[in-house]
Amino acid sequence: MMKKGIIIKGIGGFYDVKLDDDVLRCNARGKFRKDGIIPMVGDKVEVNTKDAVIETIMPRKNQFRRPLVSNIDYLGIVVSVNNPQPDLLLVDKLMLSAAVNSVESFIIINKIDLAESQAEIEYIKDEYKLSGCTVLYISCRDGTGVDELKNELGSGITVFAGQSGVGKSSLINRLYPCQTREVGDISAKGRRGRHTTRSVELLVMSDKKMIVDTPGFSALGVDLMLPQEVQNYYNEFIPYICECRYLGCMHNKEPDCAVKDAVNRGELPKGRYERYIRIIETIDEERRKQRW
Ligand SMILES: Nc1nc2c(ncn2[C@@H]2O[C@H](COP(=O)(O)OP(=O)(O)O)[C@@H](O)[C@H]2O)c(=O)[nH]1
Ligand SMILES: [Mg+2]
Ligand SMILES: [Zn+2]
Repeated sequence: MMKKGIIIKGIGGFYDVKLDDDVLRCNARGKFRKDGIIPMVGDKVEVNTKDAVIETIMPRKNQFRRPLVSNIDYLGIVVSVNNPQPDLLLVDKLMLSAAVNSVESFIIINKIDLAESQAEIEYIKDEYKLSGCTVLYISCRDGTGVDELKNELGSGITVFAGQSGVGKSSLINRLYPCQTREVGDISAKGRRGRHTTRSVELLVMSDKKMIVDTPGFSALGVDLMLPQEVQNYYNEFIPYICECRYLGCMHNKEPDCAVKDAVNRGELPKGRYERYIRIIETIDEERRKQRW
């Protein structure tokens, strides 16, 4: 019988495929190898359940090397109130690379138990209120907001990313407590070796929600962008772009720029705009270097 499923784990040439009712350890048809297709965790497949063989791999919506997963639907960008301080430039870069790869992103502000005032967490929400990106508050320590986060996750595959120490592993443990992952400071080289050999796995929760068990999400695609493309991924700029004097305005040094005017009037968040400028200027510098 043919059944649809998803590869949740690869082990020495075999693949664990999650079907509606159970998990089946499968082989892959030799034709994939011949066609140069290597099955990946995240692949949507059709299996012949009688022989436990993967017969078809559906076209991928995206694929990543770090983590080695395909078909990521959601990116949870984790920052912490402090310890470490939020790196919003990294948040913006991750949002951008998610959008380029058709991944929907949302921001998770963790460690709200450490906040001394509401203002300490609200300013991040303000930075992103016009971006279309949902912002959630949680504490992995006391569990605040974890159920809301569970509800926010759609059916599909979620991966978490963010600076080291923001609480990504703690968060995965909260969402999927059955199997605990190491939490704490990364203590140098010993662990790195182990990390590279360890294979990625999809943790299947209820309602077809899946999370990638290892955090990480490479800023794939951003380095391949043209600086003038970047603005297309800033929802908050859309209402203003057509009022800039120049077609193709990058909202940087051009005169009569409606985006810049909106920033100066306080209609658009200044920090988010300034980081946008840093991102396009960095891309521009990188491209110049490559040309030499
Ligand atoms: N106060 C507080 N500490 C937390 C919270 N979540 C995680 N931590 C701590 O932050 C440190 C780093 O967490 P970890 O999950 O390893 O972060 P990762 O590097 O992003 O995976 C650990 O000492 C955690 O106990 C939280 O909500 N509140
Ligand atoms: Mg971790
Ligand atoms: Zn402009």
